[in-house]
Order: sequence, then C-alpha cells, then structure tokens
Amino acid sequence: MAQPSFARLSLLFFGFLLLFATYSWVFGPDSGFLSGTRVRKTLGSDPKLRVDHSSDKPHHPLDPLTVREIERVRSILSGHDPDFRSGSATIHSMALDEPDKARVVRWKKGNRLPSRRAEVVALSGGKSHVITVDLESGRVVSDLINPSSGYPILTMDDLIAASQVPFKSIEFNRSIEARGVKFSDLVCITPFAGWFGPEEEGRRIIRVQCYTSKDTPNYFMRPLEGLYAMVDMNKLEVIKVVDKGPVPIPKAAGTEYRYSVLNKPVHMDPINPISMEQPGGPSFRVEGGHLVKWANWVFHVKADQRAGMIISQATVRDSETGEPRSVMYKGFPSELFVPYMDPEELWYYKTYMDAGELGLGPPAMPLVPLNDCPRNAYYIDGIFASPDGKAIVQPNMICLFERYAGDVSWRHSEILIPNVDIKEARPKVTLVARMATSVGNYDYIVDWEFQTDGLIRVTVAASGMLMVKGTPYENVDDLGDKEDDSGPLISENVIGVVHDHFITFHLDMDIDGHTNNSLVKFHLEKQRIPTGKSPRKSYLKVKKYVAKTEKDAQIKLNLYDPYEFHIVNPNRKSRIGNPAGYKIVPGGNAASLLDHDDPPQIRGAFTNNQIWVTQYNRSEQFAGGVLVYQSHGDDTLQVWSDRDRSIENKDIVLWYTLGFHHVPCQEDYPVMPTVAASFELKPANFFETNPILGVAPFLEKDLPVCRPFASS
Ligand SMILES: *[C@@H]1O[C@H](CO)[C@@H](O)[C@H](O)[C@H]1NC(C)=O
Ligand SMILES: *[C@@H]1O[C@H](CO)[C@@H](O)[C@H](O)[C@H]1NC(C)=O
Ligand SMILES: *[C@@H]1O[C@H](CO)[C@@H](O)[C@H](O)[C@H]1NC(C)=O
Ligand SMILES: [Cu+2]
Repeated sequence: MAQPSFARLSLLFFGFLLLFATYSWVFGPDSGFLSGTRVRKTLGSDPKLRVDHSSDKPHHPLDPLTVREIERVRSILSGHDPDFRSGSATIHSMALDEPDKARVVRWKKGNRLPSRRAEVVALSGGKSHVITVDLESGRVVSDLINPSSGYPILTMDDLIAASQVPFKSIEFNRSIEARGVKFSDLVCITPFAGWFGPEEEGRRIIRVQCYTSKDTPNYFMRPLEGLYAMVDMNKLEVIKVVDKGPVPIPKAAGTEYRYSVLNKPVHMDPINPISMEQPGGPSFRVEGGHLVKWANWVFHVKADQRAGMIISQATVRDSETGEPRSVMYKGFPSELFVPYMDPEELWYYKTYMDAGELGLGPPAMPLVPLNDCPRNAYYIDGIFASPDGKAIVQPNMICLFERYAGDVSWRHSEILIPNVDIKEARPKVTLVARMATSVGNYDYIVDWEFQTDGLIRVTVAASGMLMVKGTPYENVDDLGDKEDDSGPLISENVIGVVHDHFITFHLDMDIDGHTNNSLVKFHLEKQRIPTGKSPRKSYLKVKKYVAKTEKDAQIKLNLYDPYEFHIVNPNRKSRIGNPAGYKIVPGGNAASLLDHDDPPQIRGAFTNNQIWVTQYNRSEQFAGGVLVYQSHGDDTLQVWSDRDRSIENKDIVLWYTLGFHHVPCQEDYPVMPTVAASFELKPANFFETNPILGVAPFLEKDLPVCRPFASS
C-alpha cells in the first residue's frame, strides 16, 4: 500500500469541514484560517474591486471587531495569561461584546462610540473561559471559568487534529484495510459527540468516521459504514474503535455534481440566462460597511462567527409622518438542532447543534456571483479570529440585493362603476440580505427579506449532501420486511437516514422603543350557535389574551386551536386606539417529537416549543447556551423561560423555531435540491393605513433598453 505523504494526509483528513480546502483555494496555501491575516475583499467576480480591511475602523456601536481590534485583543490576552502567549490556550470564538442596548439606542451618528469590548471564548488548561476584554483600557474585565457545562465552539485545528488521531491505532488501520480502501482515498469527518452521560465527562470527545473519495468528490455518498473511532480531542488519543464489520461501499458512479465534469444531458429545453438589471443603479446604500438604507428601511447587518449573519436595529419609516420607528433590535439564527433518527451505536450520537458546536460564520463560503446571488448584488466580507487570535477575512460572505420576482404588492381592478376604468397594480420589490453556510455535508441559505409594506420574511433553505448510511441492499425488493428502520433506500447500498432540522431564531422585537412591549395572543375560538338563532351552526370569534409571564408564552402551534401572536407596544396607540404591533406569521413547520428525557432533546430543549417570549436579558442570546459542545442542557431557552419572569409591558425577546422533518428520497441524491421554509414578521396595526398606498406603479418609459450596470 502506497504511503501517502503528510501533506496529502492533512489534505485528506481535514474532517468535517471542506472549509480548509476552500480557504487554501481562496487564499493560497499560506493563508486563511490556518495562518496569518489576509485582508482583502472581492466584489462580484472582479478582483480589481478587492477591499483592504487592514485599516478598517468601526463606525457604529454594533460594527463587528475590525482586523486591528482583533489584533489588539490578541495582545491583551497574551498579557493576561501566559498560555495565550505560548499558544497552549486557544481562541474558539471572538465577537464584539455589544454595548448595553440603552447606550446603542441613544447613540447618534457623530457621537463618540461606546467603549469597544470583545467577548472571547477560549480553552486553557482544559477549562472553558468566557473572557471580556476592554479594548480602550487594554484590560481583561472578566474571565469566567467553566460558567456552565459544555465546551466552546470547535476550531478548524481541533477538527483537523481529531480526524488524524484514529491512524495512531493499528486496529483502526486494520479496519480500513479490511474494507479494501486505499489510505490515500480516505476522507474522514468528525461527527460531534452530543452528550450521553457522565462517562463522557471531563474530556472533549469526538467521533471520526471515514469515507472514500475514490472516483468522486462526493465522498459523503461513499461511507465506510460500521466503523468509527472515538477520540479524546485534548490528548489526541483514541478512546475506542468500534467496528461492526464491513458493509458494501456504495458505488462512485452517479455521485458527481460538478458541472464541468458531469457532462450529463438534461432532457429539458434550455432556459436563457436571466438577470435583473437596474438601469438607474441600486436603490440602497451601505454606510460605514454595515448600515443599510433602502426605501423606508434602515438596518445594520454584520457577519458573525457563531450566528453567521446578524441583523440589528431594523427601523422602518412611518408612512404618514416619516418618523423612524423601531421594529427589531436584533435578529439571528441562535441555534440549530439536527438529530438523526437511528439509535444504533454508530449513529445515535448524531444530534448536531451547528451554531454553538461549529459556528455558522467560518463555513459560510464566498457566495458565487450570478448563482448564489443575482448580478445586482453587493457583497460584504466577514472578519473572524483564528484559534491563535489572528484576524482572517471571509470574502463575499453576505450579499445584499434588491429582488423583483415579478410579484404584485397590491392591486385592484373595478368594473361596477359605469364609465370609470380602474386597474391599479403595484410591483413588489424587496431587499434581501443573504448568507449561505456549508456546515459539513449540509448547506443552509439564510435570507432576511424586507418589504416596503413593513413585512420582514426570514427564509432558510437547505441543500447539500445527505448524511447517508451504507447497507448491503441494492433494491427495495431485496429488503422485503427487513426494511431498515433508519430511513429509505435512495440509491444502491445507500440509506438516507431520517432526521430533523430545527433553526431557532432570536428575534429581539422592539416595537416603538426598547422597553415596553407585550405579547398578545389572539385566540380564534369556535363558537356553537344555539339552534334557531341563525341559519349557521358555528363561527369563529377572536379573543385577546395578554401574556403575563414567560410560561404563558411557551407556545406549540396547532392548526385546530389557532392563535395569532402579536408583539405590541401597549403605550403606542393608533389613531383609533389599537396598540402598534407586529405579528409572527409561521410558515410550514415541524416539531421535535423526541421525548423530553432523551439526552439530545434535553440539550435541544429550545425546540420544545415553536414560539417563546422571554424577558430581555443580555446574557440570553444563544438558545442552546453559551457553551454548547457536550453541554448537558443546563443553559437553554427552556431553562430561562421556566424562570417564568414577567413579560408584560417589558423589554421582551421573541423566539421562533423553524423546522423540517427530512425523509430522504431519490431526488436528494447525489446533492439535494433546496428545500425552504420561512416565517414572517408582519405589521399589525403598526401603520395607520396601507403604508404603500402612495407608491407609484412601474411604467414602460421608465425601463429603457437594458444595459448591464454593476450596481456594487
Ligand atoms: C496507519 O496508517 C497510516 C497511513 O498508512 C500510517 O501513517 C500510520 O502510521 C498507521 N498507524 C499505525 C499505528 O501503524
Ligand atoms: C415601561 O417599562 C418600564 C420598565 O418596565 C416601566 O417602569 C414603565 O412604567 C413603562 N412605561 C409605560 C408607559 O408603561
Ligand atoms: C440573566 O441571564 C443569566 C443567564 O441565564 C442569569 O444567570 C441571570 O440570572 C439572568 N438575570 C435575570 C434578571 O433573569
Ligand atoms: Cu435534511
């Protein structure tokens, strides 16, 4: 057997993240997450428009840490703890420690910025540290050691190192050899540990599972089933190797997905390229790199290592007065939960929480112009800290674009008035902020879409590769009544294991001010009509309930017991006395059906309800806790909400979980077409009337011959 070179090994064994490969592809081998600062940006595909971030300054209190600030945090930490200087302490996440809300809300352009702080989550001496660093004074303000169960986000270095550990074991090597796979064809991924009891305590553990990339880049479809190694990530030792015996490895044929290699005829008439042109240029501006102004909206957008993308201070102008009115202080995907439905030893632990275990930011690769985002898109970079505290740039991580999908924003035509011809229709143009993150096999595309009528739509689309299981069966008929209960056969020797995806959004609604909001539940109650009163026998009546405490706001959706859920400001009334509000409008959804005593569900307890409202608490941002890896579920949204604090006429936070049950099918192979679900935040008695009544229609004369216009 040919001995692979070390370089080849490290490329092959990079584990969970294709990230590394892409970093070196983007930056060249000497840069990216693994080393050094590379500070530049590409706009669209034009390399001439790269932006240098090395001297960026913050312009707004919520602007993310700059390259210089990250470097400063690094030097402050080196002074604080010699382990940072020597490199034995590692930085797992770093973000702006946002100033108090009251300070941010009072801040106006031209004011001095509130003092800049960073929150660093690090591992030092096997312990988790949550460190607050003040950049102005150059001091560490606090250093909490093991504040809860769990460990910080995994770093790329963790995953690379862990994926190589099994090869220290002769037993593991023999298991690979027994499967007839060349070491040079292996790609090993690192499924996260979950948490299943005290024997896993006191050490960071991870599993390593391998695939073959022979004749395909889509190794995810070619598992070496029946084998894993459990690894101690601190000691870089094998804890155990589990080999249940070889299972036939699915074939490579049919797994290719790259257009340049595939050469597969599509039996359809070709679609000519389409793009939306804006002859007058874009209608939005981005000030200071993060503050977006479009139509009647202003909001702040930034990349974040953990949440991927954060929208802050979304403010809409009043349609009557022009007054800027606050809608949402902060919105972001707070945690994900992706439990697989196979209790077997090789699969039971696969219960991912990708935001807190991995972070959605670093795997959010540069977006692909014209395909991930339309031609008129503007791109924003992400800036993160590497494990050794250096700044790294993720170019083109977020895109912003105006969307015109040919939809109608309102219309009416009138026929009953004699001699009056009325046909009024208005086009719907929206503004989208998008990020796409590739957390291992899966890709999530997260969109925040703003409409001029005040509606915000949040959409999550899932694509990428299934996590599949090898099986000896090649045909459903061979399975007979032995049908594998972990999922359907989707190709020869491939089972698509059933699983769920849940994405829990933190939605800090601030309707007209940041302190005084309430949750009002509008219950649609069926009334039975006494015989003889009406030809009808039943109807719906709406009854209002104001939620008093957090337990009144632990909400499960039910089609046969419908409610509307409004966040209102009881102190801000419309002309006719309705409190100004926004309602959350759920879309297609799924609930977690796991039992509440099941360890993954205890950790993922933020999915016990689809909607929650909690009292604002600046420490309660991440629904699965600050430290999620191997957490026991002692710091989740369920725990906070069970404190049952008052939520009436208070600063409150809305949480919404969007979910999919995923029963795989053949179309999901070898890469799945996107599946999307969304929810809306919709004004409800917020405006006095239809806020876009006065908006002009489009006219032919305003749209001359299309010419390409690089809007960014
Ligand atoms: C296992 O195989 C790899 C790749 O051939 C090799 O580098 C490693 O030394 C082997 N491990 C042992 C314990 O022999
Ligand atoms: C707003 O909330 C604060 C804090 O809960 C409370 O003291 C104040 O009375 C409220 N204002 C109104 C107008 O209800
Ligand atoms: C705020 O949140 C933290 C973390 O959950 C908790 O320790 C603290 O008690 C909370 N404060 C209040 C007033 O609920
Ligand atoms: Cu899925």
